[in-house]
Amino acid sequence: MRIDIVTIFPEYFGALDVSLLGRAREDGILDVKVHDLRAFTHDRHRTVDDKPYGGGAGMVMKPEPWGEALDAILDQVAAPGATTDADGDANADGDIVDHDAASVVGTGLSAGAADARPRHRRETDPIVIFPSPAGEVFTQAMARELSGASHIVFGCGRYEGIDQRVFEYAESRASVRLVSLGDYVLNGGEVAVMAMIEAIGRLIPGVIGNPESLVEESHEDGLLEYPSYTKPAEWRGYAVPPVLTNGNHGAIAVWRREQQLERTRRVRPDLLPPAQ
Ligand code: 6GU
Repeated sequence: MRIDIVTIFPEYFGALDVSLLGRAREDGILDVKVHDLRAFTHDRHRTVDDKPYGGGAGMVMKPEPWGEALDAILDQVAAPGATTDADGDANADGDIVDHDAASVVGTGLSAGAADARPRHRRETDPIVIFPSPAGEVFTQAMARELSGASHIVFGCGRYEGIDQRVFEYAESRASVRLVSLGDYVLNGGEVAVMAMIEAIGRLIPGVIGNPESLVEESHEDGLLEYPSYTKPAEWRGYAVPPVLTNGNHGAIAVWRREQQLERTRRVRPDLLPPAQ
């Protein structure tokens, strides 16, 4: 899977080098490129925001850098056989892509107004995700669906949001989704994108060594997971539930199911079907 991330804080994504996802990148299962939105500005101050039309508090992200960033990423994949970075150097500069190279700016390849209308989508078309507290809520089912995509572009907004026309333009070039982690407010999309990439990435075949560990975990069957124990059988006066230590696998399966149901009823009754 290819993942492009557009952000004004590329440093947030250093954590993608470690653990399972870092390994998946080394193994070539995940191809992640982080793009600095400011590389698509042309003024001395590399301005990415401005005051909202109509007044109000806060600043809004300007559409022009977003348009250029999306064009650079989507033109590159749309072009047959394009395997290098937008700067054309086969990513020799590492995975934080340096779009400041003059060759990227104003290539003339970007879609003009005539191209800015919706077109038929294919399975392999890129999906553009804008993290937003105003989006649909991210779930395990959505992570599973997205783990089958071949290319996802994440656009991280900051400030009061991104100029609405950016979403309309993105719609003309890709499938676009606004996605929220839940009902609370973050300062920007970066942390949300890290969470989504981890949830999606671990579902891609080959990323997790033992795929069975994916089956029996919270949310995969709509319930919370059962509690786990390891040695010693007694620790600081706390004993492991005896059913787990006597080798009766049928009894263990029944106990674990009961624990899942009890836990879900107690902390997340919203996950259970309505009582008859
Ligand atoms: Cl995806 N973005 C922001 N800024 N805040 C959020 C969120 C996303 N999900 C929950 N809160």
